[in-house]
Amino acid sequence: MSEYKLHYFNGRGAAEPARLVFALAGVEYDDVRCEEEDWPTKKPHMPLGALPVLEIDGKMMTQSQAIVRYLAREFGFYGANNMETFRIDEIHEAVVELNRELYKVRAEKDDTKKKEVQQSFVDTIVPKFMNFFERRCTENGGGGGYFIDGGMTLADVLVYNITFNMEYYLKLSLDKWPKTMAVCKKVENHPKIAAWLKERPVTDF
Ligand SMILES: N[C@@H](CCC(=O)N[C@@H](CS)C(=O)NCC(=O)O)C(=O)O
Repeated sequence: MSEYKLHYFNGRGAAEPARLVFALAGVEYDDVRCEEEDWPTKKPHMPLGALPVLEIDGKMMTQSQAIVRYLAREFGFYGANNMETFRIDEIHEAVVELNRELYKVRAEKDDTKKKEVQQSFVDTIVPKFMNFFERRCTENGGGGGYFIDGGMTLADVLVYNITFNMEYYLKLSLDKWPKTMAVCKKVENHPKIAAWLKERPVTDF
């Protein structure tokens, strides 16, 4: 049995999708949270001087998106065939783009500019991606209530995580996209995920 350590800071951030996949799989891992003051000492030992890093039996693996794909593939949440995996990747890339835009809003320090960026995010970016997710809920054979017919995959977990963050950071209501939000509710209520959500540390980011 492999020994997993997930190194990150004390936040959800770029490590949370991997933590959610570990939770869904019911696989034990060491959730190593580096305090800001310890980071300068740890940084030179990381492959690209950044976190998250997944350590498996001493092997150091970097890049958050590669890590979460590796875990989803390893634990069976990455599609049953090439087309399903493509559909999951497509949603994954869309989530990465959406997250980049969300980060721009969060990172803006000037109040006036922040209002503008946030308004444009709400008016343009959110509908663009949420409409896409909503269509994919049905187009991918998602009659079973997931993005990919047949059960929960990485796609569901990633969309859950980004909608959680949009609601958390910007207090957005996403009720206009009921199919997508129904998938997210299923993720949130999955017994293994629900247990993690209850126990995970409450952090600012
Ligand atoms: N492309 C990388 C980016 C990693 C990254 O920039 N991580 C940030 C935290 S989210 C970090 O380690 N910052 C501290 C530093 O670069 O010293 C990934 O997705 O893993």
